[in-house]
Amino acid sequence: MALLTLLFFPDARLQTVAKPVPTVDERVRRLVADMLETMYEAKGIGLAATQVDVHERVIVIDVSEQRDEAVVLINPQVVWTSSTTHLNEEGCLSVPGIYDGVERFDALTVSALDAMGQSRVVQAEGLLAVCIQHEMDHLLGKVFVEYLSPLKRNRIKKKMLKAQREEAR
Ligand code: K1U
Ligand code: ZN
Repeated sequence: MALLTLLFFPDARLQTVAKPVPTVDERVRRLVADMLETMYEAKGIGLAATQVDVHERVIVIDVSEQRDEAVVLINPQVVWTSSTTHLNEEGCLSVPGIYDGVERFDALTVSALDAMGQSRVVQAEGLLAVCIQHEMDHLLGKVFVEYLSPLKRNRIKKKMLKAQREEAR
């Protein structure tokens, strides 16, 4: 297994639309294992392949307390969303230190392949539902700050670029 390098906002590669995985083979299983290691190391509850500069429809999530209930979603498709939404506080490993509210469906159902290439249906609510929506946005090239006002987004962009410049010094 290996730790993968995260992309940070406003890196333009985060806007890439991911392609479907053609076959769930050893290459994809290695990517999943590396993404899980990277997510756990970064203390995240989710990670989309887009964030590690791989533009294929792969997501890993673990919202459990014990960090032992990994969910792998390959080629996820939303099949149902609740009629109600809720404002949730979100963070993002690609926008470290920034937290803000985003309106999300309270519950949803997704169909996807797991790491063995088996079809599965996931019915999600609570933090898992929020996280799935956040990660599926990444696969569409969308970072959660795009839901915020242009004023907030520009402030975040400046803050990130300043932090990245200082890091590079
Ligand atoms: O995709 C990512 O960048 C991972 C992100 C997932 C996420 C967190 C919160 C709401 C929606 C999606 C993170 O894991 S950010 C770090 C984190 O662990 C966290 C932040 C806020 C609330 C809960 C967890
Ligand atoms: Zn994110």
